[in-house]
Amino acid sequence: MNGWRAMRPGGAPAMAARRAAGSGGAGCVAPRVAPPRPGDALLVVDVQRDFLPGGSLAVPGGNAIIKPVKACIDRFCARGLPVFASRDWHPPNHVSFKAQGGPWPPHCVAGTPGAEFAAALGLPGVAMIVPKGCKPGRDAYSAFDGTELHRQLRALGVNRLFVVGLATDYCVLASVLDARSLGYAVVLLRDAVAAVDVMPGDGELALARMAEAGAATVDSASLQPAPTPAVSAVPRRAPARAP
Ligand code: VGL
Ligand code: ZN
Repeated sequence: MNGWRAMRPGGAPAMAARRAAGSGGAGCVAPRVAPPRPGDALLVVDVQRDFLPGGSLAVPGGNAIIKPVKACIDRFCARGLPVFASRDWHPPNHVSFKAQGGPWPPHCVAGTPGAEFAAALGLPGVAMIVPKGCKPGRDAYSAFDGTELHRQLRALGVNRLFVVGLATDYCVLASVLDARSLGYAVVLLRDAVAAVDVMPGDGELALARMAEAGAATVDSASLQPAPTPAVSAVPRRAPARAP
């Protein structure tokens, strides 16, 4: 849906995008976002075995996102909020594979072990699965591209999307940009995404592009409920007595 290929500009636009990202840099105040509430949904992008270490298109550092992604899933489920999980679901002769002239080794072939969700995620049965890239001649990086996701979100009254998963510089980026174009507020969980980084810096640039498009970027820890404040140890002052 989105012209993601035009999203790796060099020179000035890239610098501007980096400046726009802003978050996480020294001296920056982390943006505050309201914790998950009705009207929100979680989108878990492509956390599949082929994209994790040992898989055919492994994302370096992919394993590090499992714990925070799981925590996000648990948080949304605990609040009864919808969880969507997209998955690359390619036919064996998919256009994105090298044998067909595409850029990638074969990955996430429908029905194969590599296409399975990472078992460590413990994806709950209530999660709604969004298959994409299912047609031989057409790739789909975005979870909105050729899927029912937008319709499903609308039907549930969702207007804000929390996004986690793989890979920052491809399917996460394309999904977030589409979500923004479609009018969703987007919160990207910084520690719950990881990049392929075909070119060093692709992941950082993707974060900048998403921030520029209006996605808020926060740590997944900020989703957890605030700890209950400790009961004050200071005794209340006794009312003044007449001498
Ligand atoms: C992806 C490359 C090829 C992704 C999918 O999920 O980011 N990357 N297919
Ligand atoms: Zn793919």
